[in-house]
Amino acid sequence: MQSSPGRNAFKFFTESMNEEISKKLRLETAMKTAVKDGEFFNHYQPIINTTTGQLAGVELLMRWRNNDMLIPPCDFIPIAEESGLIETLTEQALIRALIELRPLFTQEPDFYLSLNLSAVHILRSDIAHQFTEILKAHGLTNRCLRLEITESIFMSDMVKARATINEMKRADFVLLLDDFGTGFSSLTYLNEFPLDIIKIDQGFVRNMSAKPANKSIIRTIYLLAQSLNMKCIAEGVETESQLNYLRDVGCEYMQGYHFAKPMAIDDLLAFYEQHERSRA
Ligand code: G
Ligand code: G
Ligand code: MN
Repeated sequence: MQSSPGRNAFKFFTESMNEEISKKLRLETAMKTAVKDGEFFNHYQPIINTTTGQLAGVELLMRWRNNDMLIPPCDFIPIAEESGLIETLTEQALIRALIELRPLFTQEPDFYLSLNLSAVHILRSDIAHQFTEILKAHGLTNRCLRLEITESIFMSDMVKARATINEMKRADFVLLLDDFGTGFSSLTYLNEFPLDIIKIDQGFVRNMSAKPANKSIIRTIYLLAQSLNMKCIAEGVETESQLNYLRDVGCEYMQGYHFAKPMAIDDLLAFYEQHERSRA
């Protein structure tokens, strides 16, 4: 027998909603002070060229420590987007990264930083111009920075999206499509926008052995990228057998716990030293 949604169900719903809203308000208030107090910091995850073994670049992953608690980006990024703090957070993280990564930019001429961008940020600001100025101020060219965008940008103002993406491309930034295969995955967008690299979502890589279809999906994404003159980076590589499969497919560039977790700058520099020594 089907139970009717009684008073208890209704109460439960409003309480969880209230909790959700007050959590959001709490985070939003805390975030405003956190920006001033420097509670945000950067983690970096290595991206490896598996043909040469070289550290090709790193992806910036933002972190927030509030009263000894690490608040995950999936909690604070949406709030930063809504409250208009995402622009400041991202710019600060970028500047911090360019300073912290200086030794790597100096020693490795092709080394790059890969930065996640929120769709709202891209649509609200003149990123191409602002980032060009920031890089210039640090003595770096736009080739040192790669920009990761997600398909959500195509769900919004298409005219503005097109203009901004074209602007970023004209400024010589390498553009990546992040989390490919999880969302809309429209092939039209791949063809219509000047994207350079597809990031194969870690979900496909992680479940490769449990779900054999994922192997076919990975191969298909790689071939699609190739036929559109794009490159691929596989994310979430955790095991040797995943690495071997991806290599066999032809995907050279990888990222994942098998190589390194996201880490603070000191650990990254130590990783680089050790990594280079073991390659020599
Ligand atoms: O490592 P991890 O839990 O940090 O990342 C979770 C998610 O948060 C990822 O999908 C990542 O894209 C997003 N994220 C991490 N750092 C940033 C950032 O600086 N900007 C944006 N827009 N998203 C980020
Ligand atoms: O959406 P985006 O690709 O930016 O998200 C990166 C997220 O994936 C971060 O939360 C990062 O910590 C996590 N991550 C990176 N490599 C691995 C991995 O090999 N395994 C798992 N489970 N998570 C990973
Ligand atoms: Mn990313």
